[in-house]
Amino acid sequence: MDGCLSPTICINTNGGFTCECQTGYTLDGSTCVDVDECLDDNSFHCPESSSCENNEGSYTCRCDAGFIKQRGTCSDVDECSDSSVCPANSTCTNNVGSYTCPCDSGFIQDADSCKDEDECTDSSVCPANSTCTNNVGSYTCPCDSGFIQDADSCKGKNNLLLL
Ligand SMILES: [Ca+2]
Ligand SMILES: [Ca+2]
Ligand SMILES: [Ca+2]
Repeated sequence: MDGCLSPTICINTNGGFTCECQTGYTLDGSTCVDVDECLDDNSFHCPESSSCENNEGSYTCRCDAGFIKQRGTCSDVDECSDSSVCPANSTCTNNVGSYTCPCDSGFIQDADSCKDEDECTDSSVCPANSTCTNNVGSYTCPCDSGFIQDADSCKGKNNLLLL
């Protein structure tokens, strides 16, 4: 034997040599096998919001979903910096590890999109003597024929003339 088999390293000794395992490997019988550092909490050091991932000879720290590696730590990704991340008629709200897309006022969640809320399905939304008219993002309450708008209600034209 005139050398050491990879991944062992050769250590010269007085009049000969011995073979030792490289860092990250451990002797298993006569061969060096990878150490799974991730199995032992004392063998790996990963930043918060990441997990240990074993590899041949060493290990890496993979940031959790929603986090990105920055200067050795895992920082929250601001998904809202990409304006296409949320559907139309919603507002992106970043949070640590994720984000949400609450629908704007006047819109309701429909699967992955925000659709117009038909406010007129609620008969109490408009005052008496008016007809609810739905539109995208809102609704109107035009007064019925013979009635005119007075603050938030519709009053008979004749009543108003008497005032
Ligand atoms: Ca390893
Ligand atoms: Ca985030
Ligand atoms: Ca509407």
